[in-house]
Amino acid sequence: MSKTQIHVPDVGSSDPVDIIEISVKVGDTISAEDTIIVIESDKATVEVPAPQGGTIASISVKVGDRVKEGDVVLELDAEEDDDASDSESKGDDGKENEAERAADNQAKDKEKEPQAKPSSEQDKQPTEQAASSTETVKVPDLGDIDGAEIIEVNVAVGDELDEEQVIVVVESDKASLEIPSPKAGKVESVSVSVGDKVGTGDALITLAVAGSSDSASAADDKEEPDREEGGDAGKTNASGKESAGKDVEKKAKREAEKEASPSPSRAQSDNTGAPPSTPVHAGPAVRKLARETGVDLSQVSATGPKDRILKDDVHAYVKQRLEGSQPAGGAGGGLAVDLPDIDFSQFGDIDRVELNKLRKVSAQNLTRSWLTIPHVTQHDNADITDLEAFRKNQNKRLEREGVKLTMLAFLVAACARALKEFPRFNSSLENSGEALIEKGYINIGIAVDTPNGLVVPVIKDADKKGLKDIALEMGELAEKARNRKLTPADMKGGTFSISSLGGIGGTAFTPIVNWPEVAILGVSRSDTQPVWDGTQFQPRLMLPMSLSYDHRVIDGAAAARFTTYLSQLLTDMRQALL
Ligand code: CAO
Repeated sequence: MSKTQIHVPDVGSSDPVDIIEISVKVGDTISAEDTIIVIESDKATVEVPAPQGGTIASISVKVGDRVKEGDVVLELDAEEDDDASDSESKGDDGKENEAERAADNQAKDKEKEPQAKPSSEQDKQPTEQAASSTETVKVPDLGDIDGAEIIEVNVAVGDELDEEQVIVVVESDKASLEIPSPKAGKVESVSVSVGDKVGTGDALITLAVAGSSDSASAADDKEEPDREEGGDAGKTNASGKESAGKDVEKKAKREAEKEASPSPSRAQSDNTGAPPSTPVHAGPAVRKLARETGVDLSQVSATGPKDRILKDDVHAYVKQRLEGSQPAGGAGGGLAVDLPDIDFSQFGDIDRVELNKLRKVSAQNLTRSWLTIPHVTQHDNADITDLEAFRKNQNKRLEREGVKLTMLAFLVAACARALKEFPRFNSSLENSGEALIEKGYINIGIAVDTPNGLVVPVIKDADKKGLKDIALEMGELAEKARNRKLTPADMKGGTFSISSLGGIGGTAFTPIVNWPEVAILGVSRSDTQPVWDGTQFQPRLMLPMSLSYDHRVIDGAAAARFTTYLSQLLTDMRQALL
């Protein structure tokens, strides 16, 4: 092991730049190219990678420090590398190291060198065609960046641009950069869109430059000496990775702090060139992390200098969201919005009661259904006067057998029949949204209220079972549920659910569809009501039904037909025999 000091690389400017992130800590073992710090100037955010692997012995800087080329960033207990050429370079000031890397990556460098020159030659073409006032603005020398992605297009056809106005923002693994217009003019065409991969020399826009015979790449031409300087391996930064489009950086510097331009936000802009509505300040690694984790950076609270979002902020956000999706958080479980924690004790005495696993799991399931399924609830009444009379009679007879036909047993049988008639209510929507899975079996889940929470055991093949069997099985399942004896198999494979609150009370409610099912029948307490028979009011026992359904799968008219059919069945179960 040898101690090696790592310095701030050439960032293309003698002005100090801010350290916005320190990506390592003392004791970390890192590999060559791992990011050690992220620095930021007015226009570019650059990750500085380690020139070699090793263990961090000490860190000399902190977030918020302003540093310039050559300042010591950290000290590394460098790895003894088998590769002689590598190890020779270690312990040096980083420049030789860089030269070694350049040598090691000859093939890559060869690729780059020819790229840089043709690019600048291409840039000059408009100059040679100066008779035309239309000039093509191209991607300038992007240094080490290959295939940067356009994350913002800030101009549209017809826009009048000022010189140095930002045209696009590009991003690579290691840097995000604004590419400014080299001169003022009117945008005639835009050749790129968000998401495009571009490299040095690619056309970005054509610009009508009033009364000019200069090239749109004039600024680039002025950059030539700098670029050559920057292209010198010995001059390249200690990190071994050029500070990501140094030329652009320099150009950007000339913008001379004329505005506190926000860093590029996560490509929300569209092809019209409309800038993103919510600019965010974040470096490329943070943006990459956000993309990988599906985080909208505009939702993340920044704790870095100048409101910059750090990796830790994204991690904290993800953690918070994950915790939020646990129902332990109570009503907020899994909601798409972040709810503030409230100290309820400020208003009086409180007790915090930890939720059991069942409640946490069912809260998660309910939240998922509620957030993903567009619910509609169709309400209807069924006249069950005759059915109830029949049920009571049968129960007198069945009492000796120890069987009780419950209203719910009739509902299961009636729903099984209705599901056969309306198979769409017995389907599931593929997650892709491309297809429905219609099932050749009818398994009806029954919501059972237990002291520990809600469970939904399933009566399998309900369409093939008689009323007595359904009633017996339901009794057994409800008993198992209350004794916490249900197995996962008892609760799997449901195709439709019934939630009955009829034994408790209420006139209607809106049950939540039990995903991946697409419909659920809620049943409220039946009540004798005056029903007009065409001549007079008759006292009829009416059963309120509330059918919630997934509107992506079921149309309102179908839902009304379903409840009407179900209501007719319950009014006259003889129809089920037909
Ligand atoms: N209207 C009027 N009375 C009703 C009724 C209705 N729709 N449904 C049941 N009843 C009456 C029954 O007649 C019975 O009275 P008697 O004891 O006088 O006969 C009493 O209520 C109990 O009914 P039951 O023994 O038939 O039980 P059930 O089949 O109605 O319910 C079960 C069984 C497991 C569904 C129930 O115990 C339960 O847990 N319900 C709650 C379900 C729930 O929490 N759903 C909400 C989920 S969140 O959407």
